[in-house]
Amino acid sequence: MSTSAGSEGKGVPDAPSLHADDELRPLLTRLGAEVGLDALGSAPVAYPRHEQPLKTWLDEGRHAGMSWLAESADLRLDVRRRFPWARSLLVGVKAYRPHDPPAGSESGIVRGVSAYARGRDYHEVLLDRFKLLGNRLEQELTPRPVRRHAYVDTGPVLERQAAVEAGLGWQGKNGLLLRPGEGSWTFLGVLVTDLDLSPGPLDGHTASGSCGSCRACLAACPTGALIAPGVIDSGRCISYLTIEHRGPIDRSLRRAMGGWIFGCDLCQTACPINHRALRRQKIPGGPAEDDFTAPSPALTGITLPQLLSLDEDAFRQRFRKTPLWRPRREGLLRNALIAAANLRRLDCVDPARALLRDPSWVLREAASWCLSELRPPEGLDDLRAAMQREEDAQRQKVLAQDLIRWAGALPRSG
Ligand code: B12
Ligand code: SF4
Ligand code: SF4
Repeated sequence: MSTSAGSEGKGVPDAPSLHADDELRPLLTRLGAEVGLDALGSAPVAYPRHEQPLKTWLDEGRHAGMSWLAESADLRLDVRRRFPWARSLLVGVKAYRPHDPPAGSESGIVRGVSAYARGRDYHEVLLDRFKLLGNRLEQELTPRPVRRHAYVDTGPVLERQAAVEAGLGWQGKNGLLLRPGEGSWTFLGVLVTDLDLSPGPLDGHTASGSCGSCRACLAACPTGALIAPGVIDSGRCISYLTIEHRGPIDRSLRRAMGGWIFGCDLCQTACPINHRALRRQKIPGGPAEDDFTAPSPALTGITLPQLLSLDEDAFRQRFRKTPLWRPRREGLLRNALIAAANLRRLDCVDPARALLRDPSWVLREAASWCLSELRPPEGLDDLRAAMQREEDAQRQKVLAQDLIRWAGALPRSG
């Protein structure tokens, strides 16, 4: 979930702090609201307390295939390793509202997509807001230049830990930042700055709370990815598997993935604090304003079998400007084949048969698994032919197992 972001304010000499903390706080609170953030706090640049837990998590391989997390661990623990001029982090929160998808076929593939990814890409929308915050701040503080760099899930910062230090909430047992009244339906972003600010919420209202004895999220996770309160094994997390993982997905996890084709919301929908937040309608913004989660036509205008029938060009045209572009066609169609099997979608059999001939092994393998789960009356010969076409003995063996599983389950003829 991480890429690099542009930097601003390069080449400015170290500037002394011209403004006292007390003067900056009301200004920053006003600017945060003006650029559309719900809350803003300041946090330290270094996180020595998290060094050991982070390194243990990485040593245990809990980051799965996200090698970039291990490579950037030291940068995450202290942003001065990348920006030696950094003095504080401005951490911002933006709430979103998970809409109920429209009923029936009009919902297209929306139900399989995590709420945060159904509309506009939050990375783009919020990164612009954080950059604007930096520009407005510099205007207001003229002639003092402000060195700064914006991140919204786009760089090596411990965003949730920074948000906790900034008094914006607590890290829940689902691992996410929770806020009273809003729960975890929030995005986070950071502006690294050279401003000397003491840590805490800029409006002085600390968002405190705790999970208490609740463990609903741990119980709700179908793959057992929450291995302890607040600790995630990414290799088992449906969000990781559907968005970040490249290659075939571990077969032992597929049935537990249900109908998700991009992300997963189960540890959030199980959370009583999130339920209360939605009931009280405390999340600002309605469907008209909240363009993060209002489903885009790219998702509502397509069914699961239609998705499985897209070639590279059609896929690019439809998804290039949406969050679903990240796993590319190979990843998203792989997920859709698994969802089709789990949802018993016999209308996906024909496109799955066609995918047995796809140039991608990941898709041929997922199509074979999908068909062997669905066991339709037709298509066995296609799978046999697909197995014979494979040149690699290991791959042939995988498809042969599916063939045996499928054939063994068919009623005997005669
Ligand atoms: C990598 C990543 C993922 C990975 C790994 C998840 C993870 N928890 O780290 C995957 C792909 C699985 C993922 C999934 C999701 N992600 Co993500 N992800 C990130 C990213 C880029 C880095 C996170 C990171 O640094 N992980 C490293 C590990 C070591 O951190 P950690 O899990 O907090 O580990 C600490 C705890 O285990 C702690 N610990 C040890 N014992 C205990 C005990 C307790 C009780 C607690 C609380 C903690 C604790 O010690 C560790 C070290 O400090 C951040 C953006 C960012 N730059 O921060 C977004 C981010 C965390 N993701 C986000 C979102 C929205 C999601 C999803 C909800 C998306 C979805 N719907 O599918 C899921 C939720 C899954 C989950 N329950 O965590 C948001 C969270 C917003 C919020 N309100 O908190 C972020 C902040 C992006 C953003 N800018 O908004 N994500
Ligand atoms: S996002 Fe889904 S799979 Fe991942 S921890 Fe939460 S419930 Fe489990
Ligand atoms: S479900 Fe319960 S334990 Fe999990 S994050 Fe919500 S309040 Fe905390």
